Amino acid sequence: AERAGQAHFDEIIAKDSRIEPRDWMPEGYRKTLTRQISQHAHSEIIGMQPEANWITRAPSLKRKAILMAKVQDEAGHGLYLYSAAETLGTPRDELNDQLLSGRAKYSSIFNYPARTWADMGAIGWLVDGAAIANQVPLCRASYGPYGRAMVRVCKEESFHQRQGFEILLELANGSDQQKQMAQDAVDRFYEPSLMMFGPPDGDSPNSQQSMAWNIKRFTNDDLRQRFVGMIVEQVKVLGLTLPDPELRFDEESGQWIHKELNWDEFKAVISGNGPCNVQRLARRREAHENGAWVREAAAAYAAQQAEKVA
Ligand code: FAQ
Repeated sequence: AERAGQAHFDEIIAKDSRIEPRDWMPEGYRKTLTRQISQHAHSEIIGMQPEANWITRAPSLKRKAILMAKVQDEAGHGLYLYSAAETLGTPRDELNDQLLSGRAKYSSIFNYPARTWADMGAIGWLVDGAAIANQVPLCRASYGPYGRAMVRVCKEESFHQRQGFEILLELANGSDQQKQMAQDAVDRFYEPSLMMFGPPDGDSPNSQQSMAWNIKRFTNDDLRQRFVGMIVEQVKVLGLTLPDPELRFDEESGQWIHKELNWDEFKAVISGNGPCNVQRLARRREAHENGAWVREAAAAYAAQQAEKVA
């Protein structure tokens, strides 16, 4: 049965078609998808914190309503993604335990602080921008539930990016102080947003296999290149600059040459030692504990309903 399963799986991958939850799949495929999808879900949930920090201080009622809606969208993305991950067999409670106990990774970017209102602009423009560049190809991921979730997530993400860009545009055209605040936010988020694409290809242990399985469609460096090419143009419209004086397009290699990223910092951040890791996890544990009564009530209601049916 295993041999027939493998043959069927190989055929689906070769045709660039989709694997669905009930199909046979290699254990490694299940494992890498569970890792990537749950990490992605955790990122959405932890990623609510830097922006939630500014909801009460948004400069107008309109900005507040928009920011609240964006943060709620992120919760929704987390929920779709946990559901997609569960179809691979690991229950949500277990995935959540992995996050709360510090065993699971989530995106490095959310371990940086959001210091000013302009950071809401930089997060929308750069962080959501990087997220879209990374996630559009994932709409074609070979695992059905993941690819389908990505389609909807990307639609919402592109709205998020525009709202961030628009915040920065308004600040960049405001007073000198506002313009400076926008530039400072871009300066701080530029390098961490380039790191969202993961380590350079030579240090990316999962890329090759994930590409062979049609989960990833491009390498980390390829997607980082695309993103740099996008923001280089957009920053001109903002009237701001990227904090990368060496940045240039090399005609010969067809590559953007950007500054050397600080990969030691990246490693520290993804192993729990970034500026906000401790605070982010503590806040998440607290929120989980505060939600215990909801889980208890839902379980009691479900038990009652089951009894009625019986
Ligand atoms: N941060 O072999 P690779 C969002 C880990 S967007 C932390 O290259 P892979 C939207 C990697 O997991 C952010 N860890 O790995 C939003 C692996 O770990 P292992 C979320 C990272 O998987 C916006 C190890 O390093 N998006 O949330 C990072 O092939 C605004 C080796 O790396 C996604 O998750 C990193 N930056 O490629 C929300 C997208 N990079 O094996 C709120 C889906 C690498 O030790 C506000 N994920 N690692 O467990 C992916 O596309 C891939 O997983 C990559 C990494 C590209 C991130």
